[in-house]
Amino acid sequence: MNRTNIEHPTSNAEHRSWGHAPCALEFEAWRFSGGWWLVVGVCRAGFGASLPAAVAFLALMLSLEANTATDAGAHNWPRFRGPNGLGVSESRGLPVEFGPMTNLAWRTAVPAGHSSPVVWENHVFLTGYEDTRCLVVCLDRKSGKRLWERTVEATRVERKSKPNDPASSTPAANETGIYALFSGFGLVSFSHDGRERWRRPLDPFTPPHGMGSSPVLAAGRVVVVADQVSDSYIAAFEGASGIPIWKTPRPNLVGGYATPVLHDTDILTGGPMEMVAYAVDTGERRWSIPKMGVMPVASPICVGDRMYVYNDAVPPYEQLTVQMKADRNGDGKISPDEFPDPSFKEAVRAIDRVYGNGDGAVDKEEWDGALKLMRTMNSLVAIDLDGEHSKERWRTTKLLTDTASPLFYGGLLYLVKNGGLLASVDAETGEILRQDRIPGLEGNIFASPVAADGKLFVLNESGKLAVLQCGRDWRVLAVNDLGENCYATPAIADGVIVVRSERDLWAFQNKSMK
Ligand SMILES: [Ca+2]
Ligand SMILES: [Ca+2]
Repeated sequence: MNRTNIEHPTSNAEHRSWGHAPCALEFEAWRFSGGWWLVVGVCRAGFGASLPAAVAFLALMLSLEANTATDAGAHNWPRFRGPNGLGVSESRGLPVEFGPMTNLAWRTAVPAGHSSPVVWENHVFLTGYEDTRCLVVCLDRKSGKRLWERTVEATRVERKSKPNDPASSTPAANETGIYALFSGFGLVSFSHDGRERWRRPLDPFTPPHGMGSSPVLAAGRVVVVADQVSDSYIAAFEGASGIPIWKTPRPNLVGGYATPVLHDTDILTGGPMEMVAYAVDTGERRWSIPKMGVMPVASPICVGDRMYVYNDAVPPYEQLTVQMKADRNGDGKISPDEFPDPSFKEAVRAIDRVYGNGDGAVDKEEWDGALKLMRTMNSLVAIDLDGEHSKERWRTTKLLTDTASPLFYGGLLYLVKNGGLLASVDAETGEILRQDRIPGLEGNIFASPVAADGKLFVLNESGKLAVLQCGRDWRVLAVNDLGENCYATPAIADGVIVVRSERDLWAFQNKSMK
């Protein structure tokens, strides 16, 4: 090839072109955050190019691109749950047993915050908070040394339900720098050497449990989903400047906490009651699939042209009235004013208006009738993605997860549930292959499972990290104990697994392979 350019234009997509190659083919390639490539070949016919040469050249290009993409997949973990939110790294040689004294590469004290660490090349980033200070911390990936810390003052205190906190949203990284969302402020971006590039204050967020969705990078934009009780939206900001590009209103209901994923030039995000695709370029609502979750907590995943989404359960009426004591005056209806969580007022009104008799309150018949109509109870749904022809392939209501997002790895789906329950699921049919308890992993699970090197990593709240051999008959290899509470999803890059506990960031590496 006689010309190779690597450019970093205004977008954070990396662009390469190979022109006037001997076979008279021209190639244009764009590498987007998340490590995927769009390669377009144009045949300049009539210049005597031989077909075998053209095919050989194309094969060479594709193999080069495949290698580059593989490297990106192993080196970086650029957003919540790594490349495009899959929770999967191409890293190899990961340790099975680790802890304070075992296979520890480094351990560094970090500020409070339940957001997850991300990795870009030599840097590990994470967000945190201290009083009203929102913090972005950059560590050296090899040594764990703290390279820099930057502060943005929160402009407000937002209401949060535990374990949500002022630094819950995971930042996103690319070759230009780091992009962080703080619910008490808005967006801020720093370069890799800690220079503030821009800041973009945003209006207060009002999801009932506090902002939990993480920003993602797509085609040079920072995309934010704010699903809340009023003024819900999805918006994109220019990655280079933070300038707003588009903002599309979304339906209001009871809020959402999931992080969107990319598919081609669409950004996909669930709820309320549908999965929606927006054009990354314009924010235009392109298509939707009905009968999805009301209040997404787990994030969807996209595997090729297949999407898997877990639709959370809305509690049945009895749980609201008995456990949450919502019907305070005992008249058999929940009125907006007696709902225990004030920000649910709008949701109660909406359910009565859309599914009820419009008297302003919701009774058992209306509530459970709405649930039945919405068909969202505990369902895992597979969707075949084909633009506006996208359609539901299967759904199963047998599975349960809580906060953790589903994982697709090695052709199988995995779901984890509080109490240490793990299920392997046939990705083609939704059939449960094996569902069992992971011994020693009792308690809540807030981190999402991640996988690499044929292994599955499941972390619970009390800091037990199970390592499992993947497969339909998965088996436990080890249950490690960090001895500190954990809420963040681990990051995996270059043979290292990075785990955030309440006080520390830990990096584990197979010492015998060094
Ligand atoms: Ca009542
Ligand atoms: Ca009513």
